[in-house]
This record gives sequence, C-alpha cells and structure tokens, in this order.
Amino acid sequence: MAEAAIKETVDEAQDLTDGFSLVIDAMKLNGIDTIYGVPGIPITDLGRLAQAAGIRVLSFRHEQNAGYAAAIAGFLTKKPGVCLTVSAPGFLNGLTALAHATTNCFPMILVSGSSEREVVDLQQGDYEEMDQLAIAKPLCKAAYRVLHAQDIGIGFARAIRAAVSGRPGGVYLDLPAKLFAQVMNADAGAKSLVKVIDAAPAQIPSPAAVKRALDVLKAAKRPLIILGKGAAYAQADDAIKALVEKSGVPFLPMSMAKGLLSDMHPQCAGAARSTVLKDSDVVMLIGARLNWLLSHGKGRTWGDAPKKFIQVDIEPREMDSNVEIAAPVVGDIGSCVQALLDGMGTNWSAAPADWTGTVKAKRDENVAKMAPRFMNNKSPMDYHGALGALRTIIKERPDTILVNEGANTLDLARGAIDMYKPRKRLDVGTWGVMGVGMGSAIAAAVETGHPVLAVEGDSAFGFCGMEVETICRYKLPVCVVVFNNDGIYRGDGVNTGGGSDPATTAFVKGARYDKMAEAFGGVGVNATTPDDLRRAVNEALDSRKPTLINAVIDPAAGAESGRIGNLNPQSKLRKK
Ligand code: OXT
Ligand code: ADP
Ligand code: MG
Repeated sequence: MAEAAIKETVDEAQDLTDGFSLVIDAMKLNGIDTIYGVPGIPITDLGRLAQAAGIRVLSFRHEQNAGYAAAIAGFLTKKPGVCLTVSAPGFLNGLTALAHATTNCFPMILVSGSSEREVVDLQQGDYEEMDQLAIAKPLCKAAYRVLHAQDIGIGFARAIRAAVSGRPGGVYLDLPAKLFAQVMNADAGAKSLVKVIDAAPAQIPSPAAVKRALDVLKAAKRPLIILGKGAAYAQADDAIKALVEKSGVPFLPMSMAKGLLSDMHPQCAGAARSTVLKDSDVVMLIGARLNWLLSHGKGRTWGDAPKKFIQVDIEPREMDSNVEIAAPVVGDIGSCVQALLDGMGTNWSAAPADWTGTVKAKRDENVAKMAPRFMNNKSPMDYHGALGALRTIIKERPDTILVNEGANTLDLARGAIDMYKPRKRLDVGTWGVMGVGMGSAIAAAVETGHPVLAVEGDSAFGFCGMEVETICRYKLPVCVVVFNNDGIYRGDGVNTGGGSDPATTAFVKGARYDKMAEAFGGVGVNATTPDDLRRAVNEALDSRKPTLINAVIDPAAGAESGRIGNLNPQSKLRKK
C-alpha cells in the first residue's frame, strides 16, 4: 500500500471509537466510578478497559454477591450501584440482587452482556442463549437493551434516571456481545453520550398535603414517628432531626434507619417498640412502608385504639396500600420534611408529656432488663454475651459500619447494638435475604473507607463466604464475625426419622470458619469467650486487616427463626 494510503487508514482508525469505549465513557461522564462484577465472555475486556480508564472494578467470586454490593452502594451513595455480569448464568446469578435492590428501593443497574439477538430469538442454541431482557423485566423497575453503538449514551442515561428518580430501584441494561465491537466515528460517538442532568429531581409536596398532615399531628395525644430506610437513604439527616426534636414526638427507627438519629436520643423509642405501636393514636411514617415488618398497620401489634396514619413517601401508590392513610404527603423526604418543619412555625407545642413520659419509662425498663444479659462471660458464648462485647465496640467506634444477617444473629444484634450515626447499619432488608453480608461489607468499605464489622450467622455467611477471598485480595478493612452455633437457628437439631443423616438445620459441629481467612492471607481467630471476641475485633478494626473471627456460640442458644417464628406455618398449625 502506498504510504499516503496507509496514513489515511491509520487516521481513519484514530477517528473511530467502539462499543467498549462508549460504555466506559458513558459511565465516566455520569460519575460512575466503581463496578462490581464477575468477568467472562463477552465482558472480560470491558472490565479490563474500564480499570485501565480509571474506574474501580471489583471482581467477585459470584455475581450474586457483586449484585448485593452494587445494591448497597446505591443505598449508601444515592448513585446507582453498577453490577456487571456475563450472559445467561452470570446474568441469572445477578438477578436476585437486582430484585432485592428493587424491593428495597435501592438504585442499582445490572449491566449484562448477552448473546446474539438473531440467534437467541430463533432459539438456535447460541453460547449462553437466553432472552435476558424478557426475564429481567418483571423483576426490576425498568429494563432496556442497546443494539447500536450510537445508542449507548441514551441507554445509560435512561438506566441512570430510572434507577434514582422517584422511588429508587433496580434497572436492567442488556448489552449484546456484538455491540462492544461495533465501531463508529469518534466525534459522533462523543456527541451521542448523555450527561444526565438532575437525575433525581426534588419532588415538592403540595401545601394542602403538608397542612393536612400537620393538622392530624397537632391533634394527636400519643403521636409516633417511624423512620424507615427511605429516610436514611434520603440523606436529609439534619432536617429529620430538626422535625423530630421540634415536634417532641417519640421516634421508632426501622432496622436500617437505626442511627439516623442516635439510639441514645432521648426521644428514641426503639426499646419500647410494642408500647408505641400499640398505644399511639397518630403515626407518621417517613420512608417506611406498612409491610410485614410493621404487621401491615393492623392486628394485635397495633392494638385496639383507633389510629391515624400520616405517610411521607415519594411513591404515591404506596398510600393506602395496607390501611387508610389519613394524611398522605407525597414528595421526596428532604422537601417534605422541610415543608413540614416550615409549616410548624415557631409556636408548635411539643407532644404531650404524659405520653412521652410513658414511652421513656417503658424504654428505660426494657433497657435495664436487658443490661445484665450483656455482661455474661459464658463459654461457649450465648448471643447476649457475644453481643455485649460488640455493642461496646460500636459505641466506642461509631463510624464503623455494621453489617448484620442471620436469624437470631440478626434479630438479637438489632436490639443489642445501639447505632449512633446514619447509614451505619446494613442488613437483610425487606426480603430478609441471607447472603447479603459479604457484598454489603465489601461495598461499604469501598464506598465509604470506614472499617466494617460484619456480624453473620453461620448459615447466612455460608451463602456468601467465598467472598472472604475478595476481601483479602482487595485488602479491605472488613472484620467478619461468624456466630457459629453449628446451624440454622440452632445447632442441636435431631433427625427425627432416626437415620444417620444430620438434621436439616444442623451443620458440621465445631467448624472453624476462621481458617478460611488464613487460607487467603487474612487473619483468622477462634473466639470462645466475649473477652476473646472483644480483643480480636478491636485488633482487626485497629489494624484494618481482613479478619474472620469464628465466635463459638452455644448450639442450644437460639430460637427457631429468631424473632419471626410466628411466620412459620407450623406455628399456626400448633395454635389450632
Ligand atoms: O417492645 P418489646 O417488648 O416488644 O421489645 C422489643 C423492643 O422494644 C426491645 N428492644 C430493646 N430492649 C432493650 N434494649 C434495647 N436496646 C432494645 N432495642 C429493642 O426488644 C424487643 C425486640 O425489638 P425489635 O427487634 O425492634 O422488634 P421485633 O419485635 O423483633 O420487630 C419485628 C420485626 C419483624 C420488625 C423484626 O423482627 C425484624 O426486623 N425482623 C427481620 C427478620 C428477618 O428478616 N429475618 C431474616 C430471615 S429469617 C429466615 O428466613 C432465614 N433463612 C431462610 C432463607 C433466607 N432468609 N434467605 C435465603 C436466600 N434463603 C433462605 C435462613 C436460611 S434465617 C436463615 C439462617 C439462619 O441461621 P444463621 O446461622 O444465619 O443464624 P442463627 O439464627 O443465629 O443461627
Ligand atoms: P423500612 O424497611 O426501613 O421500613 P421500606 O423499604 O419499607 O423501609 O420503605 C422505604 C420507603 O422509602 C419506600 O416506600 C420508598 O418509596 C421511600 N423512599 C425512598 N427514597 C425516598 C426519598 N428520597 N424520598 C421519599 N421517599 C423515599
Ligand atoms: Mg447459626
């Protein structure tokens, strides 16, 4: 080829861009700086190139855990967490996390490579063939597929906006293999990208709705504010604190809203839960749904006294989903809470003192009742002894992020470990999913830089334990404590059929989970007393070294299903 012709070809090539580059440019343009995923065909090079372009790419051992990491990254940052998966099996592995994000109202984008449309649609047996878009659709808030390189910018813009605007949720973005290798003119490619402006616009409540809500609240004799994880997500911490304090109303934090206002706050009613739910006459829900976790707003939990609900939520269709909402306030929590505060004016009279006194008395009584249980130094440990050590550590290190899953390990830690700062408690969420622990711990460390303490039931840990290697590989400041009671709920189950198989809920006795960390160069500790546990956790948090502590818990210490045994169908049969 003549020299001039060669030069022309090279120049032309330099003027081109491709699908890989456009995907990376679209993410960078929109501030997406971290990807959680698992490499493989057709996205291996996308991961490599993204890393080369300065995006942090964390490779996991299983897509489900990468997905849980992306979901919780969304909760912590209000930006969509991105999970990147390969086609069919990798996509399906990520899908549980996408559905979990949607259920919990966390913004997340599952970006998945997929096989060739023409072959998939004719069902000709392509490599990892699957109609992924159709499968994802019912499980997420929105689902899109990009077929042409020039649409990558729009595809990402739609995905980002869908994930974070209105009620946040999971979005699926399908990128067929062929797309990555498509080339187009670099200038046209750059122009096709979209920077999403004001992705989650403020949604201002109507003045009439605000007035109605304040009128209901003002007339209350026994008011209660329930703060949910939507309130934690909203990052309107100062306004929420001001509203609670100005109103003088006791507040009950849902699990992941613990710490939004400190559990030590004089108005916190976390330790008087039954009393405030049963005896309140007006309940203001802020970013909390009346779902199963609040007994759907009716029945025994809520007592016989008539109740009026005020609900602050961005999703209008949430109103009246379970019971009548007397005062719906639809808008984003920051705007709604500010409008409520403004509407209260300067001479708002605080909640009646006889009610706040009753709540405080009940709370103090429960706290005093519980206190001695945290002091025991039994070996093997019971839950309270072990949690007594951990609650002190969180009190001394309130910036530590607490990840928590299991049944007894979850339910007892929720009550035992007081939280002091917003968005420091991450757990199983609305579905009670086991296995969110390691993904959540990894994302929490990556997104915030704070040390993480993951308190895990041995069963819960088993769903995601291989990610200990990921924690060690990226040298993350994560201390995992496995509450090892040899099983699901309890380790002393027996096979009533009399065979040699173990009971369905029992695991290997005396397992040493700490050895897993050692296998990957982390620190492993076997803790048999609360003192051992306290020492090992403090060391881990000081050193920021990946650590796994096997906390030996009495196999007979737990209850079936923790605090939700009543949901087992057999418990209903027994009552008959
Ligand atoms: O007012 P009252 O008197 O009622 O008292 C309350 C508070 O006022 C008081 N309190 C306090 N007292 C003193 N001091 C303080 N600081 C204090 N704070 C509170 O204490 C009581 C209780 O308060 P709480 O906790 O706020 O209230 P309560 O009544 O419990 O609240 C109700 C709920 C429903 C809101 C609450 O219980 C809740 O949030 N529950 C969430 C439950 C949940 O989601 N559980 C997880 C799922 S369980 C099950 O499904 C499991 N599986 C199946 C499975 C799952 N889930 N996922 C997948 C993918 N596959 C399978 C499995 C396999 S759990 C599980 C494994 C379990 O085994 P592990 O080994 O992991 O764990 P272990 O059990 O440890 O062995
Ligand atoms: P919890 O489990 O803590 O009770 P839920 O997940 O049930 O909390 O409820 C969270 C609620 O918060 C959802 O109904 C969701 O629509 C709402 N929400 C999330 N983000 C915002 C926001 N920024 N403004 C208003 N509402 C929000
Ligand atoms: Mg267990």
